[in-house]
Amino acid sequence: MSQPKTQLDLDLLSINTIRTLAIDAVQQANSGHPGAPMGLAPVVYELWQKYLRYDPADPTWPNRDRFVLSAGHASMLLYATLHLAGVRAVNSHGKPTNEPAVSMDEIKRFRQIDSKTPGHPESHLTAGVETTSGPLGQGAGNSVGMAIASKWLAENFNRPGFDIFDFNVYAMCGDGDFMEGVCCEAASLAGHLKLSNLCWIYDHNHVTLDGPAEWSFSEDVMTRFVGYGWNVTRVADANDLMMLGRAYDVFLKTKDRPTLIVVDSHIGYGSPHKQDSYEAHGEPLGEAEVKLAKQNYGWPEDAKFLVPDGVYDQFKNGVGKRGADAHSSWNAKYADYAKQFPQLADQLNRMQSGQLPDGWDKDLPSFPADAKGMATRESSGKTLNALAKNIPWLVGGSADLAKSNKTNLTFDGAEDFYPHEYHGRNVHFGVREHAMGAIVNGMTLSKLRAFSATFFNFSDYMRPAMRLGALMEIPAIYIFTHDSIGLGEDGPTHQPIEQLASLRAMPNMMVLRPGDANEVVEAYKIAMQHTHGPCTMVFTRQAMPTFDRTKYAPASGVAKGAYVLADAAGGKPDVILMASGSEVTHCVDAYEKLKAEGIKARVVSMPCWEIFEKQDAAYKESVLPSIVTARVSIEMASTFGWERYTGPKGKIIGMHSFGASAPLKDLLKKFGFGADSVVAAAKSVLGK
Ligand SMILES: Cc1ncc(C[n+]2csc(CCOP(=O)(O)OP(=O)(O)O)c2C)c(N)n1
Ligand SMILES: [Mg+2]
Repeated sequence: MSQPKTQLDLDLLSINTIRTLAIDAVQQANSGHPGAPMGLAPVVYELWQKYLRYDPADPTWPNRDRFVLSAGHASMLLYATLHLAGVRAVNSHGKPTNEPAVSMDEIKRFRQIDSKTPGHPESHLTAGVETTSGPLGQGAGNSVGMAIASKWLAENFNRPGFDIFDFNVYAMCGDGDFMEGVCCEAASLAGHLKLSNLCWIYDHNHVTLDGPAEWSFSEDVMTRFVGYGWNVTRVADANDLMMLGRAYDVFLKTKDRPTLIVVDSHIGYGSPHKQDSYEAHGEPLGEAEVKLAKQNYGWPEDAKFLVPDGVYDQFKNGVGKRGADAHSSWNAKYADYAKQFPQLADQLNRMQSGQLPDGWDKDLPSFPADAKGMATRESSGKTLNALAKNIPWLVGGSADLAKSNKTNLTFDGAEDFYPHEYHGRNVHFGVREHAMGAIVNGMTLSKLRAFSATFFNFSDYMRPAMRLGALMEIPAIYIFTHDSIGLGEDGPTHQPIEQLASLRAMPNMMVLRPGDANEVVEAYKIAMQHTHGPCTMVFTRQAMPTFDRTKYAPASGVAKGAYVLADAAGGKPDVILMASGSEVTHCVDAYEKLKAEGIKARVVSMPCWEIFEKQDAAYKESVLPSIVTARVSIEMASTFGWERYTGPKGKIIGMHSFGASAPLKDLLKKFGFGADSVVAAAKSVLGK
């Protein structure tokens, strides 16, 4: 191949290196999408080389610009870029190393077992991957959370002369992203909030997997985004670096709203043979087509995984040098800042390493015994407020149900997060549950302790984002109230049934459904200290008793996931009664009734199955002795999964249908809940 002479030659050589690495990796894996990386290579190259403030030597630099590949199927585009830019790996303590984040070996092992180059980008596996994308629209949603975090951090931590935070967030999206609801919700909120640090790039390539995009997508995206309050600009040819640069400049100059750059590209550009072909762009090209594409790029057609001379240096002298300079002047500034504002620096350091401030759990409420008690949404609100007062970076809000969810932070100085008023702690997500989930994930990835809130039934609207939170192993907090048919009159459209079971089935999701106000406090303590996965917090609308902990076991038992709340004399029960949440009280009442009749029962409160499953065998046996096979569980939810604890001889009281619209007392009767049901089931399993 001919030697590059000019800067333009070097640009094109680098772009074609990204393309051919993607082509070769997809071909070798015999799986993956080469089309989008081929089309988008110049767009990403121009951004990284000339605009992204990113130090490849430290992908954890808190003020780095974020690059999110929402079109995660184009993962090789990201891997090739991370490789060529020389982005470093990060060790288990979160510190950068001298190893590459994506070595050439890893590129050759694209989509293979235990590689750093899985089919879609996964942020917990590969340094430099800002978020896990793949389910279309999620990355775009995350990017809004990151942009919110950047604004919030700037407002709360910058001081005159010390712009510690001003990072921008770029997200690369395709037709698929723009068709997804979550993306539309997120764009709507980003426009409303006037997030000027957010730039989405739309790969307008007229094609999706099934064929021409026009088969299913013909709206005017640009007009839509103008309607959302975005600044919209267009680049007519994805290969035109100068016009791409102008578009990025427009973004940087736009200070009052987010920017959408629509880039017209042709999938597989560079390979004239496939240029107008819609078939199979989501598949390996095949050996013959690979050769033709390479010919067209002026590439040696038999060379594989070729990085021509000068390409690594090109990145080193571009993004590498710019990033290193920006990072080192930031470091110098930060050192000064830490001297002048040691408290703020301490907070930032803790935030970055996932620690909490000293005294984070001081002044947490403690609730006196009370037969009437209170709803756990109520005790949740009080606990959340106490925690947020102690943890300055606990930030979040609700999807238009804050008053019902009791998640408003009401202490002095909590304030609201509004357009151009970005210091407040209360984010108003509006009625956008799905985007809320993705946004809270993006905020969490930016090191805030972020929470969302809505009714438990609408966890279904958030579930794809929650699932990614679990996959990414990030400590997002998803708060839900109105957790069962116990919510009453709103009826079956609002009454969750299978949500508990389905979220318990999700790997790495911790589901906490505390049984009284003091269990709520304990549950939050667990959530705040949980660093490698999200927590789903499940609370009631209806009041329930606060147990007398001098009579029953302390609520600290929540830390083990399940614990003996009330026991038979001598710790030798004949029957075990189990429940979580508002049904624990049904068990306690049944226990007292059985006791009065001389029947020896034990009550096990089970607020968190996942934590209980992690206890050693001895503890589990001490709570649920295998010799006691007479067992009853009760939950106003799907019975699915309880067999594990009740065993073949036990009885499970639960919901087998949707609920109904009625006052709670009538629902309890209709669906067979309450202490009497537990008593009857206990007698039945005891053969009485
Ligand atoms: C939520 C979701 N649905 C479906 C898919 C499968 N999928 C991957 S790429 C793609 C087509 C996307 O089209 P576009 O975004 O235009 O990308 P292009 O084919 O142009 O690269 C689909 C349907 C997915 N990844 N996520
Ligand atoms: Mg497309």
